[in-house]
Amino acid sequence: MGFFEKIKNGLSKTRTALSGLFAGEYEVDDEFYDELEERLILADLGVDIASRAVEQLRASAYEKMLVTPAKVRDALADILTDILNVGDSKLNIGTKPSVILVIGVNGVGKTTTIGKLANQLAEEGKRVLLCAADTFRAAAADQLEIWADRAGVEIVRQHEGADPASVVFDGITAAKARNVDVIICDTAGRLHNKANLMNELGKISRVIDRELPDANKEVLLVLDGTTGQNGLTQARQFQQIAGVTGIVLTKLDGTAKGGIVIAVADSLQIPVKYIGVGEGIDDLMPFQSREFVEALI
Ligand SMILES: Nc1nc2c(ncn2[C@@H]2O[C@H](COP(=O)(O)OP(=O)(O)O)[C@@H](O)[C@H]2O)c(=O)[nH]1
Ligand SMILES: [Mg+2]
Repeated sequence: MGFFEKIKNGLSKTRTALSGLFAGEYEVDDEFYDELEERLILADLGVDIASRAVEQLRASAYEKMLVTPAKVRDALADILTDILNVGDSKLNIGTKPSVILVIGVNGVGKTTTIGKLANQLAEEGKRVLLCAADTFRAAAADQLEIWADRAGVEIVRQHEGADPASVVFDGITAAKARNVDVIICDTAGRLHNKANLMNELGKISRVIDRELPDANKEVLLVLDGTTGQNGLTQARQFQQIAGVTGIVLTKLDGTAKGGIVIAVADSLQIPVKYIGVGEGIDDLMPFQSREFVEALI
């Protein structure tokens, strides 16, 4: 199944709400634009982006003399795609080894995403090593180990309560010895203890920088697509704590309305790199902005 088919199911609610408007025989007038703006807000785009997009759309429709809802829809697709194109959505993992640090609050899907990503990279022929730096609960490392087995990749872990930075240090040492291509680090996401989390992530980053000064590093922030505008608040906080280089939006197969993807990319100016579309090992898709917008509206 391609990118488009996978996300189409998940985003059907939003698409139905929007396409109803575009398929109709409406006049493209003030009322049409007001209704469109309202539906975009309901789709989780947020008030700011929805009103900005509609304003741009009005200008573009006027300039190009677009009078049918179908033409206006295509112009909106262009505008939303532009908003999403804030940088390279490919992973920057060219060096051997490279490091991917995965951060985000509890339950958003970090460990699951790591399992899926490890599997994809392994299928591309890369040697992958997972680092269980969520040491807060023993179950976290157990869960990561299950994913390592599924994906057929290696894992480095320590005991519950171990210093996460020391697990990362072990992982890097093992990776160097074993000729690993990509190290993926799982982390604990206790955002309610912000000072502690900042400390922990700072220490991990320093270990990576010291041990692998020339390596490519990705910091992927995982956000739950069903939490709507709440995800935006989390994203801003994590961006302050760690230099996020890419976003993963999970759970777009469920009740997510999808517009949050656009809101996050726009407000952080960081590219969305992957989206999660299920709990299975193959349910992680490299993000493609145009296809996403086409499925959304
Ligand atoms: N439907 C769906 N569930 C997901 C997705 N990604 C993760 N999950 C589920 O979300 C829950 C929390 O995931 P987990 O990886 O443990 O989150 P973590 O605490 O951030 O590591 C688990 O039940 C996962 O199966 C997704 O893309 N779609
Ligand atoms: Mg986890």
